[in-house]
Amino acid sequence: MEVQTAERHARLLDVVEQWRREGDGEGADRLAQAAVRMARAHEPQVVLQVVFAGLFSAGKSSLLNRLTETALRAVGAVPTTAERAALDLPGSGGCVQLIDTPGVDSTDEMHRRITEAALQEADVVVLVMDYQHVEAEANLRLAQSWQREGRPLWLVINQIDKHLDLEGPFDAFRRRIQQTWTNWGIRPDAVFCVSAAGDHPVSELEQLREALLGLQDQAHELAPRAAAAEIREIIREHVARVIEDRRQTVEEAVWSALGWLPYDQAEAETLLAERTARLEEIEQRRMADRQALHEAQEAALAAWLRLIELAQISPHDTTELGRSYVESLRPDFKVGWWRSADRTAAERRRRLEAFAEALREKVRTNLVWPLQNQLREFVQETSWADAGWLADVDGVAVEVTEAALEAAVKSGALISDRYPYQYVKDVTAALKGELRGKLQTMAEQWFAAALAKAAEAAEADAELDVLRQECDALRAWLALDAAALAEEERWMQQCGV
Ligand SMILES: Nc1nc2c(ncn2[C@@H]2O[C@H](COP(=O)(O)OP(=O)(O)OP(=O)(O)O)[C@@H](O)[C@H]2O)c(=O)[nH]1
Ligand SMILES: [Mg+2]
Repeated sequence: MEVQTAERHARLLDVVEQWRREGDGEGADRLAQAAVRMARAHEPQVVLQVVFAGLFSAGKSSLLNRLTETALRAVGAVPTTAERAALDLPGSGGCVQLIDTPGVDSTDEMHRRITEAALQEADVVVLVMDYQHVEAEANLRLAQSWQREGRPLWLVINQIDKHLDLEGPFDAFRRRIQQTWTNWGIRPDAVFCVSAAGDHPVSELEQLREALLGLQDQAHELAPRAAAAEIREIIREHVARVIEDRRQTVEEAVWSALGWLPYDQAEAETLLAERTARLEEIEQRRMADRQALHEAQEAALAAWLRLIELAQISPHDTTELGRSYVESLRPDFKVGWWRSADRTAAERRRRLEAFAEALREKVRTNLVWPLQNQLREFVQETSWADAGWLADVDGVAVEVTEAALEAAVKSGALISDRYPYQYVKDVTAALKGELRGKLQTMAEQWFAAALAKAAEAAEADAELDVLRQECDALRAWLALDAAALAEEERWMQQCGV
């Protein structure tokens, strides 16, 4: 027991030092005082502090005069008591101190603070009320807020000599006030009806005295419990102070995002869930839009490729010119006898040029122009197309050159009868392939740009910005409470309470 107490005391003083280093001098001072009280609470001779508090003129000082059988405390109809005063309860051997305090509703702010400080150190809190104001909201609120963990709350109804018979039996009053307290969630540990002014048939002043004297037997239980409760309160206030700055910043962000502050954790969580759901909905829609755009692009490209595929650039007469050129390349092809070599070469040249010219014409009119027209029309009529793309369309073309036609000839195949037709097929396939390559390169650039632009537009959505800001602010706000709780938990463990 002794070792445990000494160890806890040392730990409390460690925390006091930490708080002081971290700049919370006020919290450190209060914790140091509480540490002293905690140590005293474990000593063999414990002095209990029973704090008498309430609205002014309730009769606190008059009651203490009766209990101490003195006239030490001044009494009066206007706010009279201005400071804390401790009186020994006769018969308690100095073990029970009765603390007189100023009225909490006094217009003097200092009075309220003195009482608040006394309450923090209380082992038992006695709320004194005058008979005529027992059911007043001010008293009900005091009872609610003084009902703190670790400190018994006694309710004393004073001035019962003011009860008039025409108000009905006193028992009926007692039952009614008990019901009111229940309705307000007030569960006193004891209730006494007294008259400090004089003796009264139903006064329970002697019972109150007995109960106060009886506290001595519970002193070793009450005092440590009250001290621990006080330390927990001090810790909560310390944490609230420390995170106050952070809370202000976070709450300002919530204010500017939402326009109000959530009432509690549960509301903030609901708000966050709603917004997260909406964000997901938007994300789904964006994915669907993106998919639709992608499909439209695939469809457009497929149509263009089909146009290339189906374009007729080697009709019968063109094919014949190709065949006739290839046949002229055969080794046995010869024109005339006189200066035959020259004339053969000239004939070959003529046939090549004729084929090239015809093919050029067909490629232009049946392939390149129709494709370019379709591309221009697409750019002009498609909502997601960029007018700047029109300039690219001219680049989607192929050249038919004599050199390429000559190079396409496979000399090893010349002897085959079927080769000339195959040659024309090869040449047209190569031209279409080249055009297809250019088209695909260009379309890839167009489509990527369109997707990027759509993504950018979706990102610029004002609702999205608002939702993200709200979510960030709410998350930060929720994290704050969790952080505060974790912080409180940490200090309480460190202080051993
Ligand atoms: N009739 C009647 N008057 C009382 C009783 N108790 C106190 N009084 C009167 O009520 C007035 C206020 O009493 P105090 O004891 O000064 O009250 P207090 O709660 O100490 O007031 P503050 O110190 O000002 O907060 C005085 O005039 C008392 O004489 C009582 O039981 N019956
Ligand atoms: Mg007084």
